[in-house]
Amino acid sequence: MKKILSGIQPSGILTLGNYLGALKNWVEIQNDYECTYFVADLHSITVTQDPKTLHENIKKVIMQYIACGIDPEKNTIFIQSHVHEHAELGWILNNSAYMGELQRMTQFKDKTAKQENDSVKVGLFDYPVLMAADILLYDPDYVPVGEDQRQHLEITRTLGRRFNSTYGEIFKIPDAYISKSGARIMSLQDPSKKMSKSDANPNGFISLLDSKDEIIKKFKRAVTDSENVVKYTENQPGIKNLIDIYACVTDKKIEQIEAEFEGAGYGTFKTAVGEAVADRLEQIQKKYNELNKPENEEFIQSIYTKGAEKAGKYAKPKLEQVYTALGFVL
Ligand code: AQP
Repeated sequence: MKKILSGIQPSGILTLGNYLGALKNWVEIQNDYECTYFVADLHSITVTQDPKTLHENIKKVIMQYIACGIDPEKNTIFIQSHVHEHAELGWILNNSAYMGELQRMTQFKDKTAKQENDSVKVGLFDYPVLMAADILLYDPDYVPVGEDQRQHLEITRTLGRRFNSTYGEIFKIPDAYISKSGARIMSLQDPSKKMSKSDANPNGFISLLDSKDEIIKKFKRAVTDSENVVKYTENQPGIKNLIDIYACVTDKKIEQIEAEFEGAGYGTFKTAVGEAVADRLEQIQKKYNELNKPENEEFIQSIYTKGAEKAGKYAKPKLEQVYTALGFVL
């Protein structure tokens, strides 16, 4: 079976963007590939986190994975920092990466646009190198990435090839897994920005655990335009985003949606999108609330403990191979 690997940062409660851009697709492919999914705690500290909240969020991400339909029997689920080889390989790959190529990463540019150089963390700059280590450590065939992460996968491939060309064929060069249904979900308050769980404005994102009322309110407040026509065009980025969301949660085609809301006002359309999203999230929230009970704590712990053991069995010899190739004494 071909191997797939991906992860999500525990920098908050996951969003509809994480679900439609990543988790929904992970669920669809879990029977066809050998899948490994981790919680990217090391990545999350590239932005300052409150330790108590982070601690809770790490476990919540595992529960959200399972609540979204990731089967812990079929997939390997673990916490990134439990497999120390990620950080070690990250350091090694720092010595293959160039400042210039990291400076060109759009996520870095976006996240630091409003910051002075003195407050930009080196970890944030270095994020793509750690991501390359996360991936190359396991020789996956494919990495399912949303449109927003494509550039980071490209640098992973570059670093893998560069290392291989100096030290021998050590890493498999993975391909992007392009899902049929994946979409880039944008902020409800600023459709030029992607929906992010760390957005300071909670109206910009739908959290997987928002109540039905909150979801509908957030969609009603979504920034649109004054055209008042439900049409899928670049000139109406807010409406385009809502159509994308509606299409993903209902599995309807764009043309079908345009026809369904022909002549209807934005109010009607926004409510319909909110209702459809809330319906879709209802089952996930039910499962999540079940898992989030004290009696299930051990079960969750056993999933990530077993996951780290399994991941470590691959990561340890791979890192040893890297150390040997570099000339280190084992
Ligand atoms: N808005 C989005 N649309 C589509 N896919 C998305 N993903 C995230 N946001 C969207 C997909 O989720 C996976 C991992 O996300 P992550 O949380 O590890 O990092 P991120 O991409 O930086 O997501 P956030 O929510 O924006 O995190 P913060 O706010 O902490 O920076 C990836 O597969 C990504 O494509």
